[in-house]
Amino acid sequence: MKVNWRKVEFLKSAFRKEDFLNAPYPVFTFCGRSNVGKSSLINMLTLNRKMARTSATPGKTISVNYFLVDGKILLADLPGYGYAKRSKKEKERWKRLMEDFFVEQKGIKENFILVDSRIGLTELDLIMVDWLKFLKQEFAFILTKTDKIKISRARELAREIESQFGKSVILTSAKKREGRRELINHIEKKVRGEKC
Ligand SMILES: Nc1nc2c(ncn2[C@@H]2O[C@H](COP(=O)(O)OP(=O)(O)OP(=O)(O)O)[C@@H](O)[C@H]2O)c(=O)[nH]1
Ligand SMILES: [Mg+2]
Repeated sequence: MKVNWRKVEFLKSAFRKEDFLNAPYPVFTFCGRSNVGKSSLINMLTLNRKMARTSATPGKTISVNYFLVDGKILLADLPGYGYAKRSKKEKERWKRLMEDFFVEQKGIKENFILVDSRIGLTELDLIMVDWLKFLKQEFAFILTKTDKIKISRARELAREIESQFGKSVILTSAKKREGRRELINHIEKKVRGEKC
């Protein structure tokens, strides 16, 4: 399967379970703390600066945003967690939407948990991992913003996570466009049903 990663379209935002996309595409999700770089990574993958909206202030919009790559692969930009200024009501809404999403969404191949390389794994990331395991969902880790720290430190952090979970970690920098090929290869392998 040849995928043109530059060919991407925004399909929709889902604010409630009735809006989830029920289409026959393999789905890859981007999860992680607010501000970790989920939207930036989607833009980096598709070489599109403005497709997924990014912002310096953590997102208040709680929705699942779907992007279709080359009519073949669906990327779901999930609302971030851990934003301290979010109200209790908003946190509840996030939880409900995510619970509904992982139960209802068809075709999820893998969930990427993005980890800020300056911060490392947080308590909330571990809760997310446990939850995905409980739901029998596949997951993989991606380190983001590696341009912000020494590459040796990023590699060390990746090794720590790799030994903790027995999975390889993908290092990325949306700013420097690093890790793009590796992530694309990983996704395409998964779509083909190969182990990675
Ligand atoms: N230096 C650097 N900054 C980055 C990188 N990726 C994202 N950022 C910056 O980090 C901030 C947050 O990026 P987003 O992509 O909006 O983060 P997000 O995870 O989608 O955030 P929410 O949608 O609020 O959950 C923005 O100011 C980005 O420009 C990166 O690789 N390097
Ligand atoms: Mg975002």
